[in-house]
Amino acid sequence: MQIDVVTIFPDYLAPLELSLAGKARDKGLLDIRVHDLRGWTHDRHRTVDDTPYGGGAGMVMKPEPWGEALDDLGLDGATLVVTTPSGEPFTQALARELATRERLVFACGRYEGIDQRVLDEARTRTEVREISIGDYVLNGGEVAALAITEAVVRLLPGFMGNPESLAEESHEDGLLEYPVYTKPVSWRGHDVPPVLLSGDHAAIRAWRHEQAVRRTAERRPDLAHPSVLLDDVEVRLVQ
Ligand code: 6GU
Repeated sequence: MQIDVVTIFPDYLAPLELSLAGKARDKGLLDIRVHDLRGWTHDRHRTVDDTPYGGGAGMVMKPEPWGEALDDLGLDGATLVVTTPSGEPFTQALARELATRERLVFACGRYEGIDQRVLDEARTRTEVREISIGDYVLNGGEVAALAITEAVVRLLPGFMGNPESLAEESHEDGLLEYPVYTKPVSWRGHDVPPVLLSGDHAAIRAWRHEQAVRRTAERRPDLAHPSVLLDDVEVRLVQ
């Protein structure tokens, strides 16, 4: 996979050079390049924003530098990912979808957003996805691009040593993950649940499933399947 990130804060993307992306790069799975949008400005102040038509607070990113950047990088065969709090929600399912793409180009928005015509014009040439990482507001899309990149890259075939560990994670089966324990068996007066020491694999599987259902119902009722009923302590899953 090739990933290009266009931003006015290239230093913000420095963590991409660290373990995860570096590991993927070493394995030949990933080529990441970070670009400074201001390199596509032509005025002395390297202006990337201007006041919004129609009035209102904040600044809007000008179309010209974005247009030139996307022309130079080329969008052929790429999915353009625009990070914005008004985008579609980023989920594990969307990470899986993006992991199938040959090339992602991230456009990190700042201020109040990018002139809409940049996206409209790019859509005539390639797939464009406006994506949000959650219902809160960040100052810019850089952290979102980092989060999306990390979620996608670890799904690339050949990245994970043990792909089975992927299948058991939170969100892969629509449930949050069950609680986990390691040695010692007793620590500061807290014991590992005995079933995990029983060697009874069917019982362990059933316990973990119940814990996952309970957690999901308690913490994320929006994720819980209607067949999951939580009535204080009684947890039932029909499946
Ligand atoms: Cl993608 N960008 C910004 N600026 N804020 C966000 C976001 C993205 N996702 C959640 N909040």
